[in-house]
Amino acid sequence: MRTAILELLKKNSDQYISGENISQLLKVSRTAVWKHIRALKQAGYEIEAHPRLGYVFRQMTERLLPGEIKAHLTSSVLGREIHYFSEIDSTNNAAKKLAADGCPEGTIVVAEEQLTGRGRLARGWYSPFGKGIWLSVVLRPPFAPMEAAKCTLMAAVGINRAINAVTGAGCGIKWPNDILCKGRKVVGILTEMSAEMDAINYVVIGIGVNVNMEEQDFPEEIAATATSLAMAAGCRIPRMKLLTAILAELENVYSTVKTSGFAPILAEWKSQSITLGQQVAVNGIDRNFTGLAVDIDADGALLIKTPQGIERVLAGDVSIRPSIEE
Ligand code: BTX
Repeated sequence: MRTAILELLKKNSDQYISGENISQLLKVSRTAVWKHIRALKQAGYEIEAHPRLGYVFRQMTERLLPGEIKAHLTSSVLGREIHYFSEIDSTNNAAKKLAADGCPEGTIVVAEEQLTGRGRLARGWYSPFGKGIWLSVVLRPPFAPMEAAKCTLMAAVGINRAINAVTGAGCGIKWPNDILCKGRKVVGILTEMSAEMDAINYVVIGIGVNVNMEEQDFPEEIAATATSLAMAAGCRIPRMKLLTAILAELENVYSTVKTSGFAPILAEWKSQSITLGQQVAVNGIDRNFTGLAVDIDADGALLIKTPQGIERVLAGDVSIRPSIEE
């Protein structure tokens, strides 16, 4: 009923429509009309109420509400089930619970704000209200568990396609899980999975995109290393357009991998990489060293040329070192 009332108001957005009219047209009591309109306003829709004239629709919500996502969605699997939260601890936590309870592939969890957004290795992810896209996608890929690490690279390719198409910001991928714009982090990806010995139960791809933050919105610890798409593009970015573009491109890359394997996606990853060809410092799980990032292999591991030979890094943090001339 709420959706029907919203549609009626949107269709008549050039005029007031009385509560009585709405109640007659939709065969619902006036009290129910009033309650639904109050709920729509609470959800962020701007609806003006006039004591004599009735209601008029003023503005779309800026929130990423499921009904609005559905209306703009072009993907067919990703986003077919949507769980929305105004505030949550972490969308990945919610998505993992849903996945363990058997939700269908393509289920997404979206929040306006994360109170304890997570990065890798128990690091935090700053996720303020309404300024970014804090999203988790549940996949049930038919890959072997050892292939799951490549889901992060696959996601990075899809997300980078979407943000460059929507914003023209000129972003690039930093191995393994970041997208950077002008040297600063604008997207982080956290892939988590549950698997048996030979099959994946589910993969949750957690995606954090800094969309409309301004310089002063970032906490001091990350102010020098983080940026937003709005700061990079010089204008506000419509979050809904970006969210649906990300889901569409993620679905495209996932379908490519399922039909043709990871090779075409790894090739695209290389062409969008800002890590390859750079001097890097590796903070690995058990060792730190420096060298020249020369390639990624078929497993998505980073290959680094050092005086001792080629080192292969499957997990860890890599920082790009300023070139000698700088
Ligand atoms: P990461 O471990 O590569 O990066 C985490 C580091 O990035 C932090 O230690 C901090 O230095 C920096 N950082 C924190 N917040 C931001 C930010 N908003 N912008 C730029 N830099 C930041 C990256 O992990 C993976 C992040 C995934 C986030 C998504 S959001 C939806 C989903 N839910 C959830 O809890 N996590 C994922």
